[in-house]
Amino acid sequence: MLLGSDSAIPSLRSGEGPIEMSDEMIYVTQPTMPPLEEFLPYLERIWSTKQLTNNGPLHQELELSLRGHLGVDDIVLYSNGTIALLAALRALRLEGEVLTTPFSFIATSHALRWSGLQPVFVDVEEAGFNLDPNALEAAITPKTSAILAVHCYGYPCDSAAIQNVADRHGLKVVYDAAHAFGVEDEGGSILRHGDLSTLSFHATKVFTTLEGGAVVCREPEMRQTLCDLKNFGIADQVRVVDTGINGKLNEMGAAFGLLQLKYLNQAIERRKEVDTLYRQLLSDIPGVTVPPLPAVRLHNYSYFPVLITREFSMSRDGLYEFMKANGVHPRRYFYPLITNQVMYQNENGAAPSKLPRATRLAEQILCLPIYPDLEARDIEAIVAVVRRAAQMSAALP
Ligand code: T4K
Repeated sequence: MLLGSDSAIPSLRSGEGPIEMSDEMIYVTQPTMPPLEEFLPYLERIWSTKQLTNNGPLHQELELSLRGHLGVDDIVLYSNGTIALLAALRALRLEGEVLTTPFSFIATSHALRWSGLQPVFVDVEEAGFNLDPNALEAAITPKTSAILAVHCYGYPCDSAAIQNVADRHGLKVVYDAAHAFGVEDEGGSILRHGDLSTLSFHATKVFTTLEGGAVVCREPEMRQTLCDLKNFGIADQVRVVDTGINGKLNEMGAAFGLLQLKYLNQAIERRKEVDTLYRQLLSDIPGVTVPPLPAVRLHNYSYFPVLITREFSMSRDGLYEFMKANGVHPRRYFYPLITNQVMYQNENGAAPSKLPRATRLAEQILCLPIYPDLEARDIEAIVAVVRRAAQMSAALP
């Protein structure tokens, strides 16, 4: 870990006492690499079959394995989570306006725009990260066709309440479940909720295929539509039945995914340990609020979000810069809000006055590093940096 820098941001050097730190920068996440020697047989298989993409054997094997692992009816793999979202919106033949959250990665709203749909922004829950079901109804117009919700950080949306609104108004429900791999409530995988759920298997996610994604669906007809959509809409050698796209996951990614799956439970167990240690160590720092874990049967510990409130000795951004200057790179997921970006700021519901909770959340949020290989001494060092920041506010500009 870097001890200090030449920037104007105070470093630990201006604090008291040494903090035990590793030599390298600690980033918000890091993929878990499976043993290299276990990847080589997969490469040999790919080399011998020469099947590199287009629904190859490893792709098929991964789909089957994921269906079992996640306990979902069906799953269709994609080249990334954004294309999976585009395909889900297309498969449901949505039109007009879609209610969505401003507190997400930009891809959530971009997918609507790329699909010719108009995002209408709705605030998040009072004490949570997700769409407020009670605020949905007021945003519905005759043009509304769907709700696009996000299980932010793997914290489940109130799916029953969202479905209730959708049913009363004849709306489809799509979950951007990019963060929710493996999360289960009492009824099983939360990916079963809504009409379709989409996943991201990006390198920064709990489960990765390098780049990758998926759509979770139920009926065979929907599966067929989703499979057609990711392969240009090609049904056979002479018929194109849909305006599809190239959204295919390749064999290298599928192989990596198969190997990741083997070690996934272990990796999530490690994430849980990281989460537990953070909660212990951060519990007495004023102004650092650690939101309670979601009430689920299985959580994936994909992120470690904290809120930096007024009681903390410096602003959230001050702490963020201080941490970077001291070898830790947390992230402000998701600041700024999507609605603060120029292409969305004039959309319905985008005015900050209509999004007071999301606005506050974006100002307070900080995601601390969490990944399976993060060692206890790193976590202790990260918390020591936060603690030092809490003690040295007077030194700040
Ligand atoms: N919906 C939601 C709610 C999402 O969060 C996302 C993606 C999507 C949809 C779209 O899914 P994809 O089309 O991406 O499959 C990252 C990811 O690129 C993005 O996938 C993710 N959400 C978003 C929340 O985070 P950045 O810009 O923060 O990534 P980056 O490159 O700064 O990576 C963060 C840290 O991870 C780095 O500081 C170091 C580490 N890292 C990263 C990569 C790429 C590694 O150690 N190895 C790596 O290969 O966006």
